[in-house]
Amino acid sequence: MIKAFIFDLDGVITDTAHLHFKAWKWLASEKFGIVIDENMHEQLKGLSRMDSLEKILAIHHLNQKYTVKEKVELTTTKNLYYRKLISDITPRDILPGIVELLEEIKGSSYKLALASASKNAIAILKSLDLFQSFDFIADAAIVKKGKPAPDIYLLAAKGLSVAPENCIGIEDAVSGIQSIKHAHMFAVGVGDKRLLHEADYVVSKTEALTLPNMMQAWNNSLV
Ligand code: G16
Ligand code: MG
Repeated sequence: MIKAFIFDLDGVITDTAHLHFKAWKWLASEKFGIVIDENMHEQLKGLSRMDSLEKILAIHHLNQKYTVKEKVELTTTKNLYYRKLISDITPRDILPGIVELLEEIKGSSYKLALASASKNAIAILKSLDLFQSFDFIADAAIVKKGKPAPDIYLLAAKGLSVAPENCIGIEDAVSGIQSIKHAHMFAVGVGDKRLLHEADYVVSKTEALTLPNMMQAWNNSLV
């Protein structure tokens, strides 16, 4: 039986992905003199700040060039730039259909949690006026392994006191869908069906993300 919904933030509730990418592009050009390819955009989605940096450096064989301390400084620099980009976020930046969906979920007595990899998640939720809507917000800063590991989704389920098999997780990134599946939850993807083929159910955009559709898909998975 489904008792809870666990949402990703970036790409599901609001579209901050292009701002993360803009910040990485700036850092790569400023600090390493390289141009990051548009193809990287999809691959960086859902990854933690440090995992994103490691991925960018790896492609350009630069991992060994920087010490751990320097890498921490680089991620801090990226975050300062990113924070400027998100400073004017308002409830108008909530993706279509999400406010109604969150209200419907709450009104139907399901529990609601957030499982974002972002350490800026609380600040963003507050800017969107959605902070109060969640029963639990999993803290990305305390999970050992980022997505695709299951840690953040398991932490969210634990925070709600709901067993993972009674949760539906909602994600836009491949790494996020893998995180949900590794946590043994039902995975709903938002985006390209071919890309998110590991999900149990996929909608192309947030408008199509409705409570009856998700419950129907979950029911269908039982037969
Ligand atoms: C988001 C983004 C990632 C970003 C990560 C960490 O995850 O998709 O691109 O690297 O958070 O963000 P921050 O640097 O703000 O801690 P999610 O899980 O909300 O999709
Ligand atoms: Mg996401």
